[in-house]
Amino acid sequence: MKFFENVPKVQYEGSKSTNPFAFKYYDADRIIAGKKMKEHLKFALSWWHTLVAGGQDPFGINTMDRSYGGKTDPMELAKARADAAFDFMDKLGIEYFCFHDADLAPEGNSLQERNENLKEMVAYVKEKMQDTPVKLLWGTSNCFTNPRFMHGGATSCEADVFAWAATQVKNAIDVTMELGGKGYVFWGGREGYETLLNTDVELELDNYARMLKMAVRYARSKGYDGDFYIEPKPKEPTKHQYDFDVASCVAFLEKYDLMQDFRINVEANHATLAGHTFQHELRMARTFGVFGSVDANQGDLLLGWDTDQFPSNVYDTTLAMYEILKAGGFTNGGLNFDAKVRRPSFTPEDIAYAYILGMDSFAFGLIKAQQLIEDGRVDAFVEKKYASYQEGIGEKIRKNETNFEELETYALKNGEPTLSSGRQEYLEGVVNTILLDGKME
Ligand code: XUL
Ligand code: CO
Repeated sequence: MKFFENVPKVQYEGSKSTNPFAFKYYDADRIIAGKKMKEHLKFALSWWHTLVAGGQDPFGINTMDRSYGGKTDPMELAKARADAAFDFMDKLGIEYFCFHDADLAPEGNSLQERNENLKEMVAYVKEKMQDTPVKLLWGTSNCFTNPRFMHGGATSCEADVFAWAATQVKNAIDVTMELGGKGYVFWGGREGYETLLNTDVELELDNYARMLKMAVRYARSKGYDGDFYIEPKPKEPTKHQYDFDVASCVAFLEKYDLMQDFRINVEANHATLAGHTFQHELRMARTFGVFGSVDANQGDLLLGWDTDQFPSNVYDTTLAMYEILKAGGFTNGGLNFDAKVRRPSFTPEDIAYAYILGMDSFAFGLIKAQQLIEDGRVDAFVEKKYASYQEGIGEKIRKNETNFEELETYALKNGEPTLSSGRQEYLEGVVNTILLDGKME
């Protein structure tokens, strides 16, 4: 029996459809602003949450049977996961996937066995990719689950762990390239600290940068022309993660001269954990010129941890798509559903409902973001708000053609500045009108 046997091929039926296995907004080939919806959105399946995670939480064991017909042999299980993944992507029309080495292949009993298992699984997956539109969005290495990474991977106090992590990253880069991936992610789950009392922050940051530099040097020497991404997250599992948010990542990349090779993979739930909105993090990435990819999910405002829920909040997806469109859209990146079904949603069908929800939420967001841009009221307002920099003394400031002496003379003569309103409530009303008017063209 196939794992997703009860999931039919999912197609677009429009917002009036009550078929739970149909897209209400995601119409893959529909053209929006000159590009197909599927090209704007580039949806990706996350191997770990979709095929491996079984609903375990700190208070209970798995609720979901993810043994794919009772598989106990680790390699057989890994292959059954791959079979299920490709069946699912075909049914949902998903053309990308993302993986960690550890969720694709079993760890084995030695580093050598780990590398061999990974190679074997990659050959298996590569074969399955033939004659399908499926591509790898990005790969990564899990340097956080195994107990050897308790002090970190690249930032571990143990040089032997650094060497082990480097070996994992090297092999994960190899297989990312083997599968034609154009992205490689560093998410530093344990690259941080629990207490400063036992931590040499300077050495840890230097070592983290050394790992990234070696990764870039190695991959480029092998002909890799894709992107490297850092995925910010402020905490969890460590109390303080070095890649706190987009701004701290940019400071790190600047300090260590890594800006030309790295971009940011922005995750919605990580943004809110950092006390930011998803839109804020996307705006910062766009502003610093490091917008790369997105881990699409959402948190719960009442819970202070990374719940990794499938995105349902269309207000947030609209503002996210607005930022993504303004950033020029994805190049090598895409929208990876780094999201998992809730613990009581334990059936294979729930995974399909979850992806349909997420894909429809972003498709809706794309349609509405484009309407927001075409409507023009928000952009026009912002332009007008800063109009003082288009002429007179403002223009001189903007063009770096003035100095303190001239500004003092000007301010003394000019007197009290005249201000205009920020009109937040008016603008929120504009967004609501566009979201709620029912117009879907
Ligand atoms: C953890 C997380 C990771 C990264 C890849 O919060 O988001 O799954 O996306 O390691
Ligand atoms: Co993520």
